[in-house]
Amino acid sequence: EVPWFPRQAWQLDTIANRVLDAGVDLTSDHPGFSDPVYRARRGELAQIARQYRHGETIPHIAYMPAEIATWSAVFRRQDELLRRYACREYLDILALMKEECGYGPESIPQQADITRFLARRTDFRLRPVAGLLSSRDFLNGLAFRVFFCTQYIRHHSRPLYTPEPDICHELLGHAPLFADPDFADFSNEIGLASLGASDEEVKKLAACYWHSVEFGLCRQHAAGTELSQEQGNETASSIKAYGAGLLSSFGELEYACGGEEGKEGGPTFLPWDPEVAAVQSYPITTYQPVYFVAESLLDAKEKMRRYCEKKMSRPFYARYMPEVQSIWVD
Ligand code: H2B
Ligand code: FE
Repeated sequence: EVPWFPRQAWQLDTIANRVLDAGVDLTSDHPGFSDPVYRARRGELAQIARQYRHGETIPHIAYMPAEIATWSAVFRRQDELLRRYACREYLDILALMKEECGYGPESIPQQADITRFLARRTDFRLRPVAGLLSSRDFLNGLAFRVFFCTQYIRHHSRPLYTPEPDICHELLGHAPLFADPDFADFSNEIGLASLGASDEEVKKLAACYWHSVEFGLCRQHAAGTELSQEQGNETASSIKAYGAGLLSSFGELEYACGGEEGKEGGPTFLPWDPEVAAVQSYPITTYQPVYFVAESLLDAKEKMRRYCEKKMSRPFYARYMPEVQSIWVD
């Protein structure tokens, strides 16, 4: 009675096409709902995603001037804020991606270039997807170190708003940290735990994903304080963002990281604990009332690994074998 799960990376082709919405049937409150040009474009990009097969080079997308203008508006504004509120690991990698993957306000980076960069560093990969997947399917991809990644961009009428993941969220929010070894392993860990998990367990893993990969914060100790820490001195630490929902959002990034801890009317900060995060409910259309703060990305990963080892009920152990891109079960 263990639910089916993919064991070989090519089986992700089946999963990728089980999108919940078609990726093109916009609802009436979507900013692009009554724009026929935008809708046609969404259809075109969805088609490209549907035709993609595992192992192929991700096709180059020729983005239109209007799409690039939207990206530029988002990039320029976010770049400023990120310097203040993103964690150090993210900023170091973003600097590299500006050099190596074409990150910048002038053009939209290509998934093929990002995948090449990530694969070299942590063996992570992006793969195009037409729209939203179920939590199970989406998390199963992470077991193979694959991140399902949309290719369309939000509607130009509202550059600071999107009701769904788009390329600004994926490329600015998610992609950089997959090049960090601890974060990559952290993501892989949640993915492996989701293979053959019960529906209830998947729901808990999705909540952990939400409170970390999407909205996670971590403490950052000021550079050069390791020595004084050893000497038992107080060290300056501040709270920075590593979650993609924060890194790609203007308002919420400042809301989560810009205030003082424990300030009246501000959000609640809890120490990162997967057991607590797994059952912590969350709104999806407003700012988060609760954020989980890890000591570091390494701390986030180790706590997640312990949780998965202890809490998953399935009668086997799943491991990812990178050489053959398959799951080893014993
Ligand atoms: N599907 C896609 N295409 N992108 C996502 O970021 C995503 C998803 N997130 N499905 C998942 C659900 C997430 O909200 C968790 C795991 O439920
Ligand atoms: Fe996301």
